[in-house]
Amino acid sequence: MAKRIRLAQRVVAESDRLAKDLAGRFNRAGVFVANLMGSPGAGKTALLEETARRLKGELRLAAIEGDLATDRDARRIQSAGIPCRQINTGGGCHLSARQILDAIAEFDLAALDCLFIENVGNLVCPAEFDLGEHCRVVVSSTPEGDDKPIKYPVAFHHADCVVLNKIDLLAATDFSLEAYRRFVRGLRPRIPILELSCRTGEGMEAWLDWVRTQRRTAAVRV
Ligand SMILES: Nc1nc2c(ncn2[C@@H]2O[C@H](COP(=O)(O)OP(=O)(O)O)[C@@H](O)[C@H]2O)c(=O)[nH]1
Ligand SMILES: [Mg+2]
Repeated sequence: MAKRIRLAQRVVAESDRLAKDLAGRFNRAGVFVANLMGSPGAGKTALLEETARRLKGELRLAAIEGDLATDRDARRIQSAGIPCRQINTGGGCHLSARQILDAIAEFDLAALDCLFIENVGNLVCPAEFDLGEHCRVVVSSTPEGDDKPIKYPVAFHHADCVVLNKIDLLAATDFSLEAYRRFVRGLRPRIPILELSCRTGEGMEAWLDWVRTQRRTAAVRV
């Protein structure tokens, strides 16, 4: 048992060391890095596709996609006009700092303004692993129900921004915006909650402004 605990401690220490290394590289390159997490189907890839289409003429963007299998999401992002690298985790339920280090070898970080990391669809494990990012974004969506913040508090607690996607479907669900906001605010009183629809484009400007502001802050760190 003591041996297993020591091994687990070593793995955590190594992961933290790699995350610090990543954070240093991102800051030296002046690239803003956001780690997106949320349930499968919340619309993480849809948000990145829309972001790519709307911001690619203004900012130099790239993405890393994490999925158990296939390169479908990376191809969607590439079709939206920005470079994207797919990571397949096999059975892994989250992205690791080691995987991000390997993936960024293909990017010239200093030539980027923003790098988006779409974590594996999962509201539990990704929250436990630092990838050296500047910000964490939790993406949720109306069909998932309004109680996700209180059922999965760790992900929301560590977030810097919450996106509520698929507001075009509000009328078709029993989702209560008032309850959702109250649950999020109960954990993080001042966090931005950006309610939008990747389908209709409603609310997208506020998200793009949030990205622009974070990017400016990251650029100052160089
Ligand atoms: N109605 C509606 N559907 C959406 C919206 N955003 C994404 N979707 C759909 O939701 C499904 C899952 O989206 P995807 O981006 O693959 O989710 P991910 O697993 O979080 O990356 C797809 O069929 C999208 O077309 C939205 O704002 N409104
Ligand atoms: Mg996806």
